[in-house]
Amino acid sequence: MAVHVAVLLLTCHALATFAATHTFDWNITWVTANPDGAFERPVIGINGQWPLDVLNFTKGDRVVANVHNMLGNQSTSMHFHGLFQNGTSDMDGPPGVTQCEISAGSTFVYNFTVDQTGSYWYHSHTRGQYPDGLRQAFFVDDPNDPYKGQYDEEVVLTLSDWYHEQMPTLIKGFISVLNPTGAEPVPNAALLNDTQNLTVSVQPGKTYLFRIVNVGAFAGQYFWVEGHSMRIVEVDGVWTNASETDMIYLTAAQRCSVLVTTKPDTGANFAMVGSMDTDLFDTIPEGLNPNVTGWLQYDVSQTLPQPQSKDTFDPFDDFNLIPVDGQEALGPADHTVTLDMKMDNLGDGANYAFFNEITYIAPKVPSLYSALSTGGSAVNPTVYGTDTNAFVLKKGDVVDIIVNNDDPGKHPFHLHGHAFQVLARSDDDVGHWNSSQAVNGFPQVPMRRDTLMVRPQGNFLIRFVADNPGVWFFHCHIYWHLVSGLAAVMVEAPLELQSQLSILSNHYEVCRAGGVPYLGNAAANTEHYFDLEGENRSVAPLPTGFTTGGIVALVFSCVAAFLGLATIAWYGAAPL
Ligand SMILES: *[C@@H]1O[C@H](CO)[C@@H](O)[C@H](O)[C@H]1NC(C)=O
Ligand SMILES: *[C@@H]1O[C@H](CO)[C@@H](O)[C@H](O)[C@H]1NC(C)=O
Ligand SMILES: *[C@@H]1O[C@H](CO)[C@@H](O)[C@H](O)[C@H]1NC(C)=O
Ligand SMILES: *[C@@H]1O[C@H](CO)[C@@H](O)[C@H](O)[C@H]1NC(C)=O
Ligand SMILES: *[C@@H]1O[C@H](CO)[C@@H](O)[C@H](O)[C@H]1NC(C)=O
Ligand SMILES: *[C@@H]1O[C@H](CO)[C@@H](O)[C@H](O)[C@H]1NC(C)=O
Ligand SMILES: *[C@@H]1O[C@H](CO)[C@@H](O)[C@H](O)[C@H]1NC(C)=O
Ligand SMILES: *[C@@H]1O[C@H](CO)[C@@H](O)[C@H](O)[C@H]1NC(C)=O
Ligand SMILES: *[C@@H]1O[C@H](CO)[C@@H](O)[C@H](O)[C@H]1NC(C)=O
Ligand SMILES: *[C@@H]1O[C@H](CO)[C@@H](O)[C@H](O)[C@H]1NC(C)=O
Ligand SMILES: *[C@@H]1O[C@H](CO)[C@@H](O)[C@H](O)[C@H]1NC(C)=O
Ligand SMILES: [Cu+2]
Repeated sequence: MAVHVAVLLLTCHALATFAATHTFDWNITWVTANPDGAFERPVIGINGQWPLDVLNFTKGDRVVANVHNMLGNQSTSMHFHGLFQNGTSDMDGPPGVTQCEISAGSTFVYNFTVDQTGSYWYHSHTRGQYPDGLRQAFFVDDPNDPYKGQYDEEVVLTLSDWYHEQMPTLIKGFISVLNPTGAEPVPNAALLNDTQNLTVSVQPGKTYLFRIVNVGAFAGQYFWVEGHSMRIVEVDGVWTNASETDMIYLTAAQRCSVLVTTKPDTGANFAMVGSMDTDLFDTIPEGLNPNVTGWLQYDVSQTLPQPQSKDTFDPFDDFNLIPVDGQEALGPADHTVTLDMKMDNLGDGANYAFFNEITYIAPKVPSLYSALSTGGSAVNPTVYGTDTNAFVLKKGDVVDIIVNNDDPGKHPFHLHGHAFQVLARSDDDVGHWNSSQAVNGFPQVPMRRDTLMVRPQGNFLIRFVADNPGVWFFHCHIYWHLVSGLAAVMVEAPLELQSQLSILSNHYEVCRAGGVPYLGNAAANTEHYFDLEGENRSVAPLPTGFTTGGIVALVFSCVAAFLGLATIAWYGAAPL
C-alpha cells in the first residue's frame, strides 16, 4: 500500500511535538484469496492486496484516506471502529447515518485526527460487506503507555470467522421466507491472523504485548495459550489494571491486549487456540472445526503440538476490569434510553431484529445530513424517520442506555462516538433491568469499552456523557443482526453540531453520484420537516392473528408439497 507520511513539526507548542499525517490512496478492489486453505474465493481487498495492511499510528496523528471504490458492482464505505471522531462525525463511516454510500467509481475522503490510543480496526460499514474481506486491525501508540518498559515487543493477532460464500448471497438466504426462524449462516472456518497455520517466533524470558482483535462477522471466540497465563491490560482502547487469566473471550468487534511472559528455556513450542463460540450457532454442520490453532515457536527444530481438548470454557469476565485512569462512575443519569430487543417475523415471512418493536431501515437522507439541514427541528426525533430508532441527546447530559434482551442469543452491542461505562450486566435469564439488580450499587470505577455483550434473556446498563456532538450508530455487531435491523441512532447535541460541523463538498458529491438526497428530513422533505411521506419504511408486519409458528408451518408444508411433487415427477420420469 502506498503510504506517504508527512511529518510536520508543530512549533506553536511550548514543547515541540511531532504529529504525522498518514495519507492513504485506497483502491477498493476484488482479490482472490484462500485463507483457510480449503476454498479459493473473491474477497474485497485494497490496492490488489489481501490480507489488508495492519496500520500503526501515534496519538495526535492525522489520517487522510482517499477511498476509491473500484469494485464495479458494489458500493462501499469505511469506518474506523472505536475512534470517537470528536468534531468529525462526518468521517465516521456508516452509510445512512453519517454519509452516503460510496457508489462504484466514486471517491470519498476521510480526514480526521486520532486522539486516542490502543487497539482498533477499520472496516466497511456498508450493508453486510466487511465479512467479504474489507476489515483489518489498526493500533495507536500511546506516548504515555502505563506499561512502558514492562514488555519487549508487540505481537498483532486477529481472530475471525470465515465464510466461503459471498455476503450478498448469504444475506439473500438469511432474510428469506425460507428461513423463518432467522438461523444465521454458520461460518466455514476460524482464522488466526487470516490464516490457519500461524507461527509466532518468540524468545525465552521475554514479555510480549499481544494485541488481539476480533475482526469477525458473527462468532465470539475464546482464546488461550497453552502453558502460559495472560495479563489483560487493555480493552477497546482503554488501559486496565493488569488482570491475570488463562482465557479471554472476544465478541465480534472487541479488542484486548494481554502481556505474555515466555518460558525461561526453548524446550518446546506451545499451541494457542481461537475457538468459535458454538452457542451462537443454531446448528453445527457436520465436519465444522470451530477452532483455529497457532503456535508460539521457541525453537524451529521442535514439533508444533496439537492442542489439548478443553471440556469447559471459563474466560475472564470483562465486567471486573478496572481502567488505569480510575475514572469513577458518572451520574446520576439525566436521560435514559431503554431498548427492548427481540427477533420476530414480518409480513414477508422473513425474520427480523427489533428494538422497541422497530426494525431499523436506513433513511433516504443520512441522519447526520438531516440533523444539519432541518434547523431547530433537528431536536425532534421525528425528522429522522419512523423506522430509524432515533434518540436525540442533549449536550452534556449523562445518558444511560439499557438493553433488555428478550432473545435467547448473545449480542455484542457497539456504540459509535464513545467508550461507555459498564454499570451493570446481568447473567442469563434475568429478564429486564430493574434497580434491585444494583442493591450493592454500581462499581466505583467501572470498566469502559465500546462493544459489550448482553447475555441471553439478560440485560445491561451503560452510561456516558453526551459531550461529543454528532450522530452515532448503536447496533449489534453480529452482522446478520445489523442487516436484519438491530440498530438505533443517537443524535447527540444536534444544534451544537449545526454550529460546529461543515461537510466537505466531496461528501455531497458522493451523494449526488449515487442519486441520494442529502437535505431535509428522513424523507428528503426540505420544507415540512415533520411530513415523512415517501420515507423508507421497513417491511409491514404480519397480518394480525398470523404467528411465527404459522409461518414455519406454512414454509414446511410448502417445502413438503414441493418435495412431494418432485418425488412424483421423479417416479413419473423413471423408466418402469
Ligand atoms: C500453511 O503453511 C504452509 C507452509 O508455510 C503453506 O504451504 C500452507 O499453504 C499454509 N496453509 C494455510 C491454510 O495457510
Ligand atoms: C488505483 O487505480 C488507479 C486507476 O486504475 C491507478 O491509476 C492507481 O495507480 C491505483 N492506485 C494504487 C495505489 O494502486
Ligand atoms: C507501532 O509502531 C511503534 C513505533 O515504531 C512500535 O513501537 C510498535 O510496536 C508498533 N505497534 C504495533 C502494534 O505494530
Ligand atoms: C461482484 O464482482 C465479483 C468479482 O468479479 C464477483 O465475485 C461477485 O460475485 C460480484 N458480486 C455481485 C453482488 O454482483
Ligand atoms: C484535512 O483536514 C485538515 C483540517 O481541516 C485540512 O487542513 C487539510 O487540508 C485536510 N487535508 C486534505 C487532504 O483534505
Ligand atoms: C499478523 O498479520 C499482520 C498483517 O499481515 C502482521 O502485520 C502481523 O505481524 C501478523 N502477526 C504475526 C504474529 O505474525
Ligand atoms: C489500579 O491501578 C492504579 C494505577 O496503577 C492504582 O492507583 C489503583 O489502586 C489500582 N486499582 C485497583 C483496584 O487495584
Ligand atoms: C475445538 O476445541 C474444543 C476445546 O478444546 C474441543 O472441545 C473441540 O473438540 C475442538 N473441536 C474440533 C473439531 O477439534
Ligand atoms: C432508502 O433510501 C436510500 C437513499 O435514498 C435508497 O437508496 C434505498 O434504496 C432505500 N432503502 C430501502 C430499503 O428502501
Ligand atoms: C426486580 O427484579 C427482582 C428479581 O431480580 C424481582 O424480584 C422484582 O419483582 C423486580 N421488580 C420489578 C419492579 O419488576
Ligand atoms: C470531545 O471533545 C470535547 C471538547 O474538547 C471534550 O470536552 C469531550 O470530552 C470530548 N468527547 C469525547 C467522547 O471524546
Ligand atoms: Cu445480535
